[in-house]
Amino acid sequence: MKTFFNHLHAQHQGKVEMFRGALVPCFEVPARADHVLAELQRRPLGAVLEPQAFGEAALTAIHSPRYLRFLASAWDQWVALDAANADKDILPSVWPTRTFRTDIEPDNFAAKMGLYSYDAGTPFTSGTWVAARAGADCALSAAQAVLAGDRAAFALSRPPGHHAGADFFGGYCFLNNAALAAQHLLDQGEGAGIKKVAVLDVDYHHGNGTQAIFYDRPDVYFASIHGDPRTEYPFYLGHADETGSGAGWGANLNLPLPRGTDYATWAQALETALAGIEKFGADALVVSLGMDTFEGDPISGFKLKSGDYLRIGERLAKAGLPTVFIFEGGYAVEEVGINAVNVLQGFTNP
Ligand code: Q9C
Ligand code: ZN
Repeated sequence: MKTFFNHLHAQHQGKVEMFRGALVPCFEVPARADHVLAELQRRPLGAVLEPQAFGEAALTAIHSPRYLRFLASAWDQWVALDAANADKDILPSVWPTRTFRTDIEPDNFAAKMGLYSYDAGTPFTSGTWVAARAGADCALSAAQAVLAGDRAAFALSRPPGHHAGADFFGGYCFLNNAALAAQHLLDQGEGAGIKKVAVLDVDYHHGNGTQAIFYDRPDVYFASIHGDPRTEYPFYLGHADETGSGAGWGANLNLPLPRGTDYATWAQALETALAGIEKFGADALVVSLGMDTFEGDPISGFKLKSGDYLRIGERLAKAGLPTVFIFEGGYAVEEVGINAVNVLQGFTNP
């Protein structure tokens, strides 16, 4: 299995995020991706490659042009406000909630930050755009490898993507790498016989961005196993009664589980998700591979153990679909490499 590694990932290095009324050190740190790469060097599964550069069209297939323009220029706008800002992360502090307008982009920079975000835990830094843009190329390159006939490919990048919507960032995410990969499989998959794609999101947190992007679409099935949003981030989406809308009705499956869930229960949800994907008739699979279901994760509540990730990989392989793995969350930094590579190893050598 080829890995497309984002060599620019460390350009995105947030200092602090808002947590319980204080700015605390970021959980989503560059060492996460470095540990996965190091584990892949200990247990090689295939070539580690730089991504191919994809153009703007692949991004606008998912994200709005005005959002992309904002991300590309946000840092320069921030430093133009005050040269001293160059030493500080940007965090939003005001948002247009119910009754406000979102059709007009304000001139005020803080107001723009709020328009395009939904939390104060996702710092935007000097290198965020460069890193996120290269990460999108990794996801698209992994999809491209599968289109060219590879059984599976891995996009190893950060910042993660599944909380990012068509025109908003949050949850440490800016560009929705899984959605970009899924759309690329559909847009370029005619020759490979790919007409329908499933996204399986196994990150601890509900993939609200991915769900929202595809909610009314009949050609993308979204299935997610995650902490119950009544108590877990992102709180406002991810309930079991969200089944899709319009032409997408029936093509969304949420499997929320309580804090403390262990592998036996989690694995039953995986069976339910894969049954839904099989019934949908997906021709290819994108896995949002979050490792924050691990028992040692500092911000999550499931109880999966390192060995369980081998079983997950084996089970995903049995689905028999061309598969693109997208690295998402996972904040037990020392173990994230072992756990992620366990999934990939279980998939390749069951
Ligand atoms: N201070 C992903 O796993 N904040 N995003 C939680 C901790 C948001 C997680 C509170 C967590 C976002 C990709
Ligand atoms: Zn997560």
